[in-house]
Amino acid sequence: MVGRELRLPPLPAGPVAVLCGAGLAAASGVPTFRGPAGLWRRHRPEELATPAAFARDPRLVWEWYDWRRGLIAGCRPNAGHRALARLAGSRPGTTLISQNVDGLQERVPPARPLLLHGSIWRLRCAGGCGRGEWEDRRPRLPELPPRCPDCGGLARPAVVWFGEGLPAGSWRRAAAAASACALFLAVGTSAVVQPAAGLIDLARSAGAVTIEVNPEPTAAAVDHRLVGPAEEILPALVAALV
Ligand code: BJW
Ligand code: ZN
Repeated sequence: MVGRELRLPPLPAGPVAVLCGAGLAAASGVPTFRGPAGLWRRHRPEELATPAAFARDPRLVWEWYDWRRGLIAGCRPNAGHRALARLAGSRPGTTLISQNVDGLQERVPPARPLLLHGSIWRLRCAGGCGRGEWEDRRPRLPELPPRCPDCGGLARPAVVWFGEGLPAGSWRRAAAAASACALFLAVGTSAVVQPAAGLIDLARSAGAVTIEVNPEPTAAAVDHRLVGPAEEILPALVAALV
């Protein structure tokens, strides 16, 4: 860490699982969800990231996603993403679990995080016509709301909104990793959104050492807190783990 010495707790041998949240990408310029920086045109994410909001006003919801896509397209992975990719590539048995939809961690090989909340770069048919998800990486979409190429109905972001289930395969693998790890890191998440936040308790009750990396300590029950930004703490922490 720059200017400060990082005091690390004893780190166990064995598998590591890492749960990442929006704070990991803050240094890349991606706004977090909660707190004043999370507001967009005075709407809270909880008002926009719901099936009911989309049913009521698909254009408004898409304007929010289109704004975010344009913003994220100009962002690059930061030292925190690079440190986690190093961990994944150097320490066997590492599982990266991401709540983030921005695609930044995936841009740093060999990191292949389990995506719990989907991807902002993927779309699917809101009408459920049977067409599978598709990728669309254009930073700004020409038509809002975009349409399903197969049936002409509304398309929606392939992300997980409140009240929706998480992708079953990613969730199963994330829960298995949390249950089997020796060390669990909760990085840059407010740990309020379930069921993702429950992975911390799952890991701890299964016997893992749990460490939070966050400049603002959260209410999560963890064994240790490394208080500071992920982009500063992770490079030092990972150096001690590989
Ligand atoms: C830094 C930093 C730096 C800043 N370095 N750190 C149990 C109890 C109560 C409620 C529920 C419950 N179980 C389920 C619910 C309901 C609900 C929920 O959790 N509500 C809570 C808000 C109370 N959960 C759901 O609805 C979930 N679905 C579900 O449970 O379905 C049941 C079901 C089962 C079977 C069939 C059908 C249904 C789905 C949750 C989906 C969440 N989706 C979103 C939007 C994704 C798409 C999009 O991006 O638009 O996911 S909401 C939003 O929150 C997004 C995030 O991934 C998620 C988590 O946020 P995160 O990452 O923690 O960000 P922030 O902003 O909250 O925190 C940032 C942190 O970074 C802060 O702590 C900063 O201090 C820190 N930070 N700079 C490190 N440099
Ligand atoms: Zn369709």
